[in-house]
Amino acid sequence: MTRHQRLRVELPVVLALGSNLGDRESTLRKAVHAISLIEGVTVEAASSLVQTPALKLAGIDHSAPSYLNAVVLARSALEPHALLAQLQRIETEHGRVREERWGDRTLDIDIVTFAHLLVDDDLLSIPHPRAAERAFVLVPWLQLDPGATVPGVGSAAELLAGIANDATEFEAEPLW
Ligand code: A4P
Ligand code: MG
Repeated sequence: MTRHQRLRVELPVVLALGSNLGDRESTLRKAVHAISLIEGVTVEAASSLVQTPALKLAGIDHSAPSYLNAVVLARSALEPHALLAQLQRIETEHGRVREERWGDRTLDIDIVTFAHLLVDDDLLSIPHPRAAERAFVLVPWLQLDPGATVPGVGSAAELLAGIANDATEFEAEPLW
């Protein structure tokens, strides 16, 4: 790791995980463990699992396998792009293939927020541009942090009140 990839402090990050192929719960559990093993990343909490119908580019697709989603709160001494590279490595190690945008996947890990940083380049947009309109992100995030806000957008609770909430709780042992 080169020196500039490492921050001098650990900053709070919010990660959104999703899976709709394979043993979804087992994959998410292994993913949280793998995140905890990234050098420079500390996992602090994981939400319970929520189940939601697959959102495709054309809209909700009830014929596609449903998703399990969860949110993880962590601290990162890696700068945002270095963290993204580690998360993409974990996605690949869990059989993620990229064929279709918003296509079915074994594992997706998105950076929802990174402290109050605003990032927008070819590789990374933070806060995640679609998090504010997705119950599968807002519901598990609010579980962990009722005062959550999307920097530059607004309160997660108010955002959730303005959208359809199609997330249902999925009974499982805590992920973390
Ligand atoms: N990228 C940019 N910003 C970020 C960020 N904040 N975090 C780039 C992570 N990646 C970010 O992502 C494409 C590229 O986005 C990455 O190479 C990275 O450089 P991807 O994971 O390869 O592909 P994708 O996930 O299909 O694309 P996208 O547009 O990021 O998808 P979304 O918006 O994340 O949606 N339905 C349910 N029920 N639950 C889900 O979790 N997820 C998606 C994916 C669609 N439908 C879903 C769910
Ligand atoms: Mg993604």
